Amino acid sequence: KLLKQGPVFCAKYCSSAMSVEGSKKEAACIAVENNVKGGVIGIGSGSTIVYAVEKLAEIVAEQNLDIVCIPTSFQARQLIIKHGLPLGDLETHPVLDVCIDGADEVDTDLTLIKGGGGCLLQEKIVASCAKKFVVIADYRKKSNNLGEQWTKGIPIEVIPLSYRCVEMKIVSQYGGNIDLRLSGESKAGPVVTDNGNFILDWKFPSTLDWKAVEIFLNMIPGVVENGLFVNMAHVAYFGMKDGSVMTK
Ligand code: ABF
Repeated sequence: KLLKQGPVFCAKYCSSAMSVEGSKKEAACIAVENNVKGGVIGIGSGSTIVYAVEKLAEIVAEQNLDIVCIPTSFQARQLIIKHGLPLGDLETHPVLDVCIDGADEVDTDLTLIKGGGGCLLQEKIVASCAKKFVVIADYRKKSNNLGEQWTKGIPIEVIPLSYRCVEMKIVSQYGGNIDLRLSGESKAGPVVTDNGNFILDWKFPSTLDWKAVEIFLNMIPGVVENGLFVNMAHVAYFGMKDGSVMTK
């Protein structure tokens, strides 16, 4: 659904499309305006959420809103603190009114791949506690079938000692191939998550029954969580190339 038209001058006169950063910002700001009315707010991770937190800080100050923010990562916690927003946790706030987060890919059923930034475990826990889970993304994330846009695979967080066995079990069940995510330019060692675990990136071979895959992955000893979010998102806001915002 088209939620906000792009600027008329842009559609008519601009030769260049809106930047990716601009489209992230449009989606993030409208999502915050439409979904935050106060209460307990989950704050996702990544680059799009930065625009959402800026907008949130703005409306909290303008409207004197009473909110508490629950972070999904170290990055999110730093963002909340930087903007002077009230910081909470799941122990004191186990039920959230809304959680806002980015995604790596969103299909037509609102099934998501998340975890490109390595924060999928806390992101999934926090989103699962929210009455409403709102996804914000730029146009590159919108796809018909998972894997069309995000080609790095499904991130899977694993206990370090288990990573080889987990890889073998997934590939023997579904095929595809798996990389242990390595850190930095030098790729000298594995990426270690906020929870002290490793990340596997599984390039799956084809479109699958994602709910079944999600359950299969989480049944493997050593798997802590996976980046498939099935039947969790309630709405997605996409910033489009022409400056418009679409919802799904
Ligand atoms: C988090 O940030 C992740 O689950 C996802 O990997 C990523 C999306 O990042 P960005 O907003 O930078 O595209 O939400």
